Amino acid sequence: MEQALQRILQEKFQKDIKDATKEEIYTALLFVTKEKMEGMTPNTGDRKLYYISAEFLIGKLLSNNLINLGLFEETREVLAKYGHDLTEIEEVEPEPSLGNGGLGRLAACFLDSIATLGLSGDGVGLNYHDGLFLQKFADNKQWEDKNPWITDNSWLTRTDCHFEVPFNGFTLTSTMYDIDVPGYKSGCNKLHLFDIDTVDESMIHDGIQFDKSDVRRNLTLFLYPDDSDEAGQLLRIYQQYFMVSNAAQLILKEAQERGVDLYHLHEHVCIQINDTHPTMVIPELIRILTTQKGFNMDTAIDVVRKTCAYTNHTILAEALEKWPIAYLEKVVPQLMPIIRELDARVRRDFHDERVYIIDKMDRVHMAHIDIHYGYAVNGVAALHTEILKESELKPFYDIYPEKFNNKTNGITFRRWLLHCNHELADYLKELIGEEYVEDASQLEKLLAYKDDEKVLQRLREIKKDAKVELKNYLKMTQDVDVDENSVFDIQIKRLHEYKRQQMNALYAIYKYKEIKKGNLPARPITMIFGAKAAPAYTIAKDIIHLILCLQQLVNNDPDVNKYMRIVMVENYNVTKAEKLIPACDISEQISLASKEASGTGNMKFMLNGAVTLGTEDGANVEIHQLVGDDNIYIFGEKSEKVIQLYADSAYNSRAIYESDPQIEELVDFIISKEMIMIGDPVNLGRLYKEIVGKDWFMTLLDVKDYIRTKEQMLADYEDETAWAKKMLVNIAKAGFFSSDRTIAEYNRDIWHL
Ligand code: GPW
Repeated sequence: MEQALQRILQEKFQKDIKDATKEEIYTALLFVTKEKMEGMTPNTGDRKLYYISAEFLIGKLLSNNLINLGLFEETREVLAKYGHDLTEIEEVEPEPSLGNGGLGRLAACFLDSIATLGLSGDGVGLNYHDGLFLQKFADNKQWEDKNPWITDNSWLTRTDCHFEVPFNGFTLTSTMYDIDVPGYKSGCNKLHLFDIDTVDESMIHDGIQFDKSDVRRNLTLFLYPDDSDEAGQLLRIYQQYFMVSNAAQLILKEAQERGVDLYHLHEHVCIQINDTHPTMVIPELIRILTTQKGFNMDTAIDVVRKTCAYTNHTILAEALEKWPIAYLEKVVPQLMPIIRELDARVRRDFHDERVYIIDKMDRVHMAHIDIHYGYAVNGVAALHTEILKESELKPFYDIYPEKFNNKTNGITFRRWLLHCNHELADYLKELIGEEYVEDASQLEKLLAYKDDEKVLQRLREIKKDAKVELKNYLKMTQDVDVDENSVFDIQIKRLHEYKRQQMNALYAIYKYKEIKKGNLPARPITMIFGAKAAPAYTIAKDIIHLILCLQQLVNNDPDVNKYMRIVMVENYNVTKAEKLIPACDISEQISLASKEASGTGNMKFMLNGAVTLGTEDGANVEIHQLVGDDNIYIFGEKSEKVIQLYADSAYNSRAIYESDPQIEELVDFIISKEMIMIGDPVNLGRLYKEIVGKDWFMTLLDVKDYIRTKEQMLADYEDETAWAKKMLVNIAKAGFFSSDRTIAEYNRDIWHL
């Protein structure tokens, strides 16, 4: 490493290591690492997986690549020898935010585990020039700015692989860019990101505005352009088709290069469709096979069906993609005859309009294509898969019970423990040996130390150190002061009403009022939030406004700020998650039961010794089963009850509000004098009305149980030994949530690589 670094710094900058700037060292490390990865043996096999996803939220890559290459320690030492700090060098790297949240981060964790398990499998997606928008706070509101990440020297390698992608009346030529995906002590795979050379970054103005209709210049400009209008939705279809047409052409080209007889494609290739964004790969493959490879329709459908598998990530009806036929006709008319044929075959075989592909309103249900014309359908946590089978997708489960299976999500421990929490990772090695790094189930060995005072004491120290680091980081980045001796209570995830940040805000109001009344807590609490709201999601932005106003109110009130602080972290992203998660005491996982398909932040927190405060939703259910009642705090109504309330239209938030004075007092505070003085009456008034008059995700149903449970948790925190035991059990039981386990299951049950 020392020699390689010296050589590249001389070549590129004519500098010695000790004189080089952070930027120069970062660039040199990038080159050294890329060279190393080029020299690695690719994972190969007779059967290859293509994981197609509109998002790969990979985060910064330097440290993770170094860890997987086994070069991290050496690099740290070499840099230290010359007076540099690897953590500071890392700060230079721009984060590629090529995803919104859980779904994109899951895809990134999966790539890491696929490579680590030595499986031959590449990711396929789009090379967005701007990642998810940069979030800024001003006037207690969210503002969006562009978030470019591609610099002259980046992890991208331009290839000479190009395809022609036909649209209605014109053709675009693609260029494939590759990012290496090294496995931990294993071979290397690739992430293929497709782009066009004519993208024009200068067309962005006033934050993130741009001409949505100019496809030649904007196709890969943004991840998830605002799709609240027709132009935005059309652009999404352009992006999706561009992604899958490239994927289909790449897959067929590589198969033919390997000598695969395309009539046996399914024996040598499998395609995982990550939610419905890549669904058009099914009709596209059928189109290419029938029009260019001499297949008849029956055979093309048969081969494609045996090749494609689909993962569902939500039961929220509004998140299930249904494209109007008119839009598809406009963008990809060549696919419509095939989609109509697929629909006709469904209508011929099944007389149940709930399973048709094209509905009465002339919309194409993308998930229905996947289920009929793929060989596997999976949910992402046990409860989620049960709900799919028993309610959301029941008519399909009745037809194809053999296709349905569960794959509970996982996270890569390389990033979410080894990298983000070196101190804890090293201590675990000291206690239980190194094997847990490659076999996460070994973490259970930690249980032997459950009553060991010294170990419990050390776990507390490690948590305290992480809290001090976060305190310093928050001071540096946002100039806020927090107390490392307070309880760190953290809710970080996309802003969505079903995730119920608004319920957490109602707790903040409760606590503020209690402190005002003189009911002082035993220990101060620091409530930390981090969340981006989709630019067109009005109520989500109103909730951010509420939290920011509460932050101003609470932190500036001398009666209160000794006992309570609120911090809304600006521009929450993967990099910030890596700093927040190790420092957390209470992990907020408070979605309305049935609505969070899995959650993956919950797993990251648990692994880093936080205790979950959660509903029986998503993977929380499995966390609960693993750690037992004593090591998790569960509250709220269960999914069966919630699903029943929806079915009967029996939830009435106004009735709760009007009959419960405590709830009324908390909700009224949103539009109180104090708040209106700080905030915008339009935003606060709209949110107030929404909660009282609608509250679609039933905040008021659970808020009292939530407050009670959180208070219990804070009281229990005071028994330091008992709390440290809970931390230990959570870490010990987190092994199940390694994405290595998840990927081994995908391979065993679906991919058969
Ligand atoms: F709506 N998820 C996400 F299902 O991050 F498509 N973005 C999305 O667009 C969708 C789901 C979609 C998340 C789920 O909300 C979360 O519960 C899950 O853990 C994650 O996907 C990974 O499976």
